Amino acid sequence: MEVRSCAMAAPWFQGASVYQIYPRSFADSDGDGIGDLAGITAHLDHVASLGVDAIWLSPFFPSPQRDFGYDITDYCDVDPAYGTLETFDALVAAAHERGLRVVIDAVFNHTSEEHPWFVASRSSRDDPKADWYVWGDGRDGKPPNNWRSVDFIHSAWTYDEGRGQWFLATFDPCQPDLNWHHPDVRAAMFDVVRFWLDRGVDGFRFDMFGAIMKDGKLRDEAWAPRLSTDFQVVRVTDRSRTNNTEACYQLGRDLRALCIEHRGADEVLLVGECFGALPELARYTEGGDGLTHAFIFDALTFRYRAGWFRGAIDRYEEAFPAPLDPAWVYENHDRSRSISRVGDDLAKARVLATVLCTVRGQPTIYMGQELGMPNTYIPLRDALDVVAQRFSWVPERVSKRLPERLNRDEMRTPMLWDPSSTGGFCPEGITPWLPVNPLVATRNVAVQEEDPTSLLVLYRRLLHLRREHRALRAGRLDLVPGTGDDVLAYVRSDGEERVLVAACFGRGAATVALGGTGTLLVGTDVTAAVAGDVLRLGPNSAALVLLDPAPA
Ligand code: TEU
Repeated sequence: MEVRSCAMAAPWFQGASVYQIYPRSFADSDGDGIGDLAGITAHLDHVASLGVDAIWLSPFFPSPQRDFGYDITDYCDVDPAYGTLETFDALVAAAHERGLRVVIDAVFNHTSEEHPWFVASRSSRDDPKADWYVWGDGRDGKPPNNWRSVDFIHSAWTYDEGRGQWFLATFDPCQPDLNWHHPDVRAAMFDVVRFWLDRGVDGFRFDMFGAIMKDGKLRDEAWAPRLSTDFQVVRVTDRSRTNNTEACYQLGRDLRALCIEHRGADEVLLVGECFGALPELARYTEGGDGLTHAFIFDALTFRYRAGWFRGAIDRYEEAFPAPLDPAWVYENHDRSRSISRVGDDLAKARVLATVLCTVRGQPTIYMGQELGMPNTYIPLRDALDVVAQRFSWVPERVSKRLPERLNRDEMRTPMLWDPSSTGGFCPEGITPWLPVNPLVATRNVAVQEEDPTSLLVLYRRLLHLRREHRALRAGRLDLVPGTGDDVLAYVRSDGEERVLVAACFGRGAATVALGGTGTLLVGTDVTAAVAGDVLRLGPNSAALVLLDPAPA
């Protein structure tokens, strides 16, 4: 069954909420300690019950798994560890039956070094695929230019003995960059998009999209200071010749046109993983003919303060005015769990959830976020993550205290379904591929489902309210001024319908004037209450109030 929206309505992806699933860690249906597609299908009721609109699946394609699927060897198949194309089709059908759209990861910047295309490309300068990747001649035995890899402070170039040339890998050397200036590469990748559209997918999340179209002349970048992830100022290169280039914006438009042509309607969500200042990101979606969304990662490093969120909302609204749709992200498979940023405080996680599910734009929720799953500490020496392995020299006493986790395994541990020793991720007695979070007794679906005061129940309530009230899903957002340092408040409105969202980030109680009367829709704890024309909030609490229309 296909889920389609009616032609005149706003596209389904406008204001839609997305749930990110990391397939390796969601649910293991065959008892090998590794999650798989059938496991996802078996747990779709949980996802549907949350009230999200779509799932985004991290990569499940054939891969040597050096970067757990972000290193692909075949774009049009499923890795046997995860299933088959038929299992995928069953997943899509089951998702659509539940009204969930399916977005898949499109890792188009690079392939695995084991992809047959790269094997051919590196075999000889005369091979028909010789120019499918970015190759360059060295300068006096040094790399062709000063381009740096994204995560690492080293050159993005690797010398290949066979060809006597250097190849570009913007992420890890096991992930060589495709040469998108080559018409055959573009044609092959556009075919990949068609292949998955024909299998019923409703969208793509483009990995490292901003880096795909590099300067074809391979000119040096300018040097510039930058803040590293651990907030040290380091001298790295500017990225204007490798990141968010004009050609990259154009590629976004070409992909949109391709999807519209192939689906016959504006049905396909296209979200880019792009890094840069907000106006640079907004350009991907401006004009309504490019990517539908560009992730905004500012909230990956949020500060738990009303002022931080006021500032972020202001900046997002300015850079992404409606109908542009800012894509909010608190956490993902690469970065720290959000609850770990607030000292594992559930009350604070509830405030954060309230804001995420009620902002204007597209909220993305990473599996386990709805349970308050924290990072699972895993020492660097045990890391399976390709990035972490490069940081193995960092002493444990240092790495343990860094707010930015160096070991991405810590955010990728198994989803917690029940309080058993494996969290219900795989049968007991089987060792999951990564350790189970120690808080499994309480931070799991089965226990929280039974507890009306749990974070899970709150997420469900909020996401359902977002669907039921057009004001929350599609309405405008106006910040309420003058609420004091500790309180964030805004009104979402659509015609007559107005919903006030207010959150108290401080240690003391607060009140927010309603400017009339209203009904409490949800509060994150018992302190939230409407009394006459004010909303009362306790410390670290938040609420939604449906405001009564002003008397005529
Ligand atoms: O990540 C891209 C990215 O730029 C990373 O720098 C990310 O911020 C980093 O991993 C944090 O440490 C994407 C995927 O999300 C990631 O999982 C892949 O490993 C990477 O691309 C390569 O495909």
